[in-house]
Amino acid sequence: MTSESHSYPRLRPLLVTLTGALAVSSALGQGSYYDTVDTSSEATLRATIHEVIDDHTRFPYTSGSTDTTDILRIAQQDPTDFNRIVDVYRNESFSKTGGGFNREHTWPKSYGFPDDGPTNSAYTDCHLLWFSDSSYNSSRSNKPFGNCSAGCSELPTASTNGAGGGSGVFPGNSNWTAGSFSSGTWQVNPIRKGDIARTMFYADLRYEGGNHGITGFAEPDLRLTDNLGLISASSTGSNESVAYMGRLAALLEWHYADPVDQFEMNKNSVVASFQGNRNPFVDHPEWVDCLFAGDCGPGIGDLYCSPNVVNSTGASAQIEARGSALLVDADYRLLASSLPTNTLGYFLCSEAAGFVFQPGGSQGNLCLSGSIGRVVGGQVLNSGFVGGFAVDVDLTSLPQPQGNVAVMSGETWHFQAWFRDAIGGQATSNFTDGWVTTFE
Ligand SMILES: [Ca+2]
Ligand SMILES: [Ca+2]
Repeated sequence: MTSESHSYPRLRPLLVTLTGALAVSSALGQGSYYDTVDTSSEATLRATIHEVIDDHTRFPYTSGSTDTTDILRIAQQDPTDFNRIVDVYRNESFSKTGGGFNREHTWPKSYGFPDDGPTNSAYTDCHLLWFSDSSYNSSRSNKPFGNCSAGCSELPTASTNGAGGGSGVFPGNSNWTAGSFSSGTWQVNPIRKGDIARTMFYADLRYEGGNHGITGFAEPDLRLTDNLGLISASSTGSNESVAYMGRLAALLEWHYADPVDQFEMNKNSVVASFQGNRNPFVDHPEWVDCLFAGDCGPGIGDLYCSPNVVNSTGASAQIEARGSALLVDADYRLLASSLPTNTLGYFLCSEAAGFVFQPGGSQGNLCLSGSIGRVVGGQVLNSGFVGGFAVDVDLTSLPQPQGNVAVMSGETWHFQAWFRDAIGGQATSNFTDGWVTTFE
């Protein structure tokens, strides 16, 4: 018997409605892109990810035909106005055809690849390029990323599409900076600090030295570090075979503090549609643990998606897993908390992450795509007087639309809890954040 027998009537039409749209977004997204990635060790993970994202198609920096500006105009489009873009540091919405913003080399080109030209794919790589307010771009200069303090200079964000704004309090929603050149510090605003961290992680994995597999042109090996001496020594005015940027410890912190959001996912997919390669850390943020934090064990997983939509309690519902990601342990438990009391809900699962804004009129957002199974653990749950519920998950029998399946070693699964809510007497529904676990 599949989970069909436990289907909860309100969500059922919702997911049927979504099926078409999800299939399309999945086809345009990752598909089988990462099938050859081998997570069994740090070395295999690094080598296999590099092979997947290597040798992208270079677009010219500036040209009468499609160039990096054309691509970024789509990649950073304002979600509320297709004639505008939202920039990375100031969070300002600019007319696409007006002034005030330009292209920021988030990995400063002076550290390893200073010259534009057909032989230099890092210079025009649109995963590394972000539109920025021009004056903020100048202020950033080529300072390494890092954490600042209240004594630093503030570069506030604009309030755009419900995020950013305010000033005068550290860190607030602002960017902060001190010093100059390779001894300086540039702290990215909280809205985009994770985006920038994952951009730097991409740079480290995409550029491993050697030659472009199709054009044959030499490429740098870009590496992240906390060693400011190595970073400073990379700024030579010439192409370098090995070049450094950082600060790695701050980038790691920012990665965890600012999970992947829809704007970032959209930029990744748009750039991929031109260049033919994706940022693996936007699609698989959990790979950062092994490659940059030295944690290659089968961790229980990570939060992702962070829709952060408050419910009638005034808080956002939380999800986490406990137990073990080792299948042999048969010990995996999902917990949801900060729910309204005495309400019904259940856990959903899918191998594919996604993002659907307020599906079917829900107050919250769905963080899954592809084949979504309902009622993980086989039970519709009740949050009771504590406002939370949990379920022991049988990993040999996860619900899927075509019937229950057993989790196989190496598979990554995404989980989220859906729950009923009522706000102002109106029935609605909502979701927790997403949780992702890779099982071994
Ligand atoms: Ca972000
Ligand atoms: Ca590298």
